[in-house]
Amino acid sequence: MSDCIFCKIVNGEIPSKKAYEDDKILAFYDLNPVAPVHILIVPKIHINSIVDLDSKSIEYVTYIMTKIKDLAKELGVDESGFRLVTNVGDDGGQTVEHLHFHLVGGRPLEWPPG
Ligand code: IU
Repeated sequence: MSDCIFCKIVNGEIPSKKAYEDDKILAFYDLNPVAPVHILIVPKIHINSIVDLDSKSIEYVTYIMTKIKDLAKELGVDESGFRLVTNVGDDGGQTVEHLHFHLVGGRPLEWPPG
């Protein structure tokens, strides 16, 4: 989508600090980290949020899930633990309408979230 900021990050129009990239997904460091480790993992196609998946685009989510273990290891939080979050809509705190998963860790995280 032409006015989507994460599409612009995916296509390199807006620079990002990359944590991982392949032909399907990009993982980059969040500009406003809430913990010592905070990356965003996004599909390279535009999907608004987790509730907009269909039988084809869900393959991107499945694929992202297969990468989480290695990403966590790479970031040094595989043994300490971490949280994987996707926000949906206003009450969910979604501010960017391009499906993304926050991988957050590097400190003890509270529950429930605020
Ligand atoms: P949210 O779940 O939609 O609220 O998460 C959006 C995240 O994207 C948020 O943590 C921002 O700090 C982050 N972000 C970014 O890393 N780079 C950007 O250019 C923009 C938002 I806009």
